[in-house]
Amino acid sequence: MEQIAVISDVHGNMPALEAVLKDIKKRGIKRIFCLGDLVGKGPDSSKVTDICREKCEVVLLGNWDYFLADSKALPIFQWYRERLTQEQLDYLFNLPPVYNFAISGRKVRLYHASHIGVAHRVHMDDTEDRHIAMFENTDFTGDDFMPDTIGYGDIHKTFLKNIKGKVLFNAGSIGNPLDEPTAAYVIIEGNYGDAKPGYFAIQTIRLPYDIERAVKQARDADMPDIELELYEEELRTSRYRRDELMKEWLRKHKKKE
Ligand SMILES: [Mn+2]
Repeated sequence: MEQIAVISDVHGNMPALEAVLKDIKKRGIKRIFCLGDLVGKGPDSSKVTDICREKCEVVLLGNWDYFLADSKALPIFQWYRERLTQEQLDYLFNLPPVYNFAISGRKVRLYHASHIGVAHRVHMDDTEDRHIAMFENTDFTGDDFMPDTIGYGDIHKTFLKNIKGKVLFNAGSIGNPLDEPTAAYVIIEGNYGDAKPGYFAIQTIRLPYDIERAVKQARDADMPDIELELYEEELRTSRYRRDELMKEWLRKHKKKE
C-alpha cells in the first residue's frame, strides 16, 4: 500500500508550500501529484515553479499557469509574468491537462478545473448533473479511460462527495485557501497502479502555516497594490473578494484621474 499526496493551487505562496512539503516528508510520502495553479496571486511564482517541478512526479496545467504564459495577458498580470523566465513560462504553458491512473481497482482522473478545460469552473454546491458530467470524456480529457474517481482543484475549497457510485473530491488550495485560512492537501492511499480492487482511502489534511510571513514576503516583493490587498485579505480571512475588490479599485482609480 502506498500514499500519494495530491496538492493544488500553491499560487506563489512559499511559507504555505514549505509547511505542506515538510508534512509530506514527515509522513514518508514519496509521490506528489500537483493539480496546477503554481503561479500568480502570491509573490513567489518562480520559486514555487522550480520546487514543484523538482518534487512532483506529475504537474498539471492550471488556469493561471495558462493565462500568465500569454504575452498579451492583462496589464495587472504582467507583474507576475515579469518574475518568470521565458523557459519557466514555456514549461507552465506546456503542462499536461489530465492525469489518469489506477489504484486498488479504482480509476482516478485528475485535472485542474473540469472535464471542459482549465477555465471552466465547477463549484461544490453546483447541481448533481454538473458534478456527474465531470466524469465524462471530452476533447480536453481524451477518451481512452473511464474514470470512477475525479480529483480536482481550482475552487480552493476542499470537499468529497459520493455521487451515483462515483467519488468526486477537491484537493483545496495550499497557498490561497478559501474555506479556512490553513493550507490544504489530500492524501490518497491504496495500491498504486493496481487494477485489482483493494483498500482505498482519501484524506484531507489541514495545516496552519505562518500567514504573517507570507504577507511580509508579498509586501517586500512590491506587488501591485490591488494584488497585495487581495492576497493579504484572502490569506487572513479565506474570503474570496477578487471580483468585489477589483470593482472597488477600478472605481477609486477612475475618480483620481
Ligand atoms: Mn487557483
